[in-house]
Amino acid sequence: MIEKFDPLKGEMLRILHPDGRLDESLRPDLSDQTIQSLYRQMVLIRLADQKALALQRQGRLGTYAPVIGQEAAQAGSAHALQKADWIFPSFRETGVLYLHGVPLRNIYLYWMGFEMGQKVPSGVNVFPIAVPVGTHPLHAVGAAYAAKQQKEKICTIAYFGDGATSEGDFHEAMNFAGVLNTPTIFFCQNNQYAISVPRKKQTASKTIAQKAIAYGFPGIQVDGNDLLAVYAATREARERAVSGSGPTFIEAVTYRFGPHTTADDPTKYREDAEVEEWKKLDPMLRLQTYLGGKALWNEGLEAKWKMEAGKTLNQAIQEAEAVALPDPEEMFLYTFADLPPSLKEQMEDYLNFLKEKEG
Ligand SMILES: Cc1ncc(C[n+]2csc(CCOP(=O)(O)OP(=O)(O)O)c2C)c(N)n1
Repeated sequence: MIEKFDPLKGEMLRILHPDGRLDESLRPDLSDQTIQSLYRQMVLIRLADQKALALQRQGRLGTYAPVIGQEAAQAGSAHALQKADWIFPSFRETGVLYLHGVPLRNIYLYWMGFEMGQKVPSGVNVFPIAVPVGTHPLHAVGAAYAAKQQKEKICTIAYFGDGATSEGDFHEAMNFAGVLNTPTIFFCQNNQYAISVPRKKQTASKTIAQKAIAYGFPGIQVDGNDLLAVYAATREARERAVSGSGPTFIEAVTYRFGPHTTADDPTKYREDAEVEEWKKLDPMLRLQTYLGGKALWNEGLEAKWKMEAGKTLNQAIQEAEAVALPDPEEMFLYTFADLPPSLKEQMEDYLNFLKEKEG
């Protein structure tokens, strides 16, 4: 199916239309019950996001990168993976992290500034969040190459935004993946902006998906607000990966409803009218219409699921807030085996400053 949608011809995979109509001829192997349970997960992800924003505004959490609007791209792709697959996330992957097994407590801890938020339980195959834009596709390709050498039937998947595709590292990763035919999925959430830089200033290519063609492997553009299209494309990309057919590039066309991070004011660079147009394509709405038609969604169920999700999230926040603050010198300790003299001096100065402050 992937190669049937040619990005050079402007073809984009869409299965569940914005009006809730499902194209049965393209329907992936997902029952209505599974679609309902994925929708419930999306409800939780959206609420987790709202809670993070509220905590940030109350000074209980640091800077946060909201995921609102991108829930289908995240839930659809994460659901298509197996537990043994390795995820290489950027900083906007709350939904993916949660669905691949990172405890919510860790996700909140990370954004509260605790390094240990990134220490995931063993068996949860998720790499640390990469804040440097576009660096981690290289790691995903390296890990995929290692898996290939060891004949492990897994894939690796790198998540990144449209802006990351302008970084040199991204192109090196794509090149190595093509040459070494690695089991890698490049998953680009094209949310139309890299902070204030709009997609049209990011690249002169008509689509981002078509970049894969130059590297010798397929790229597909999917409606990133369509849970089913995202799932179907990622599932097939995974099959290609584990069967030895090599890498795939997926461009999930979506929109960031919120600010870039809590430190950003998007009204400075985009019009409200544009946001309102995209809100009509909210990934939750078409699922509500589709599931509603099958008696698997209504306002009452929505309220019940939100209440249950709220309890789960409050528990995670309580657990995160119960973690004791680390010793101040820890911020110097874990990068070098032997602290360089300049850092040693800084650490001593800092500890003396703290002592004087206390005394
Ligand atoms: C190498 C690097 N350059 C610049 C930044 C600052 N920065 C943080 S996020 C961001 C934009 C990323 O945009 P995109 O890749 O589209 O992802 P999105 O934030 O939209 O999810 C920039 C420039 C950074 N973190 N790393």
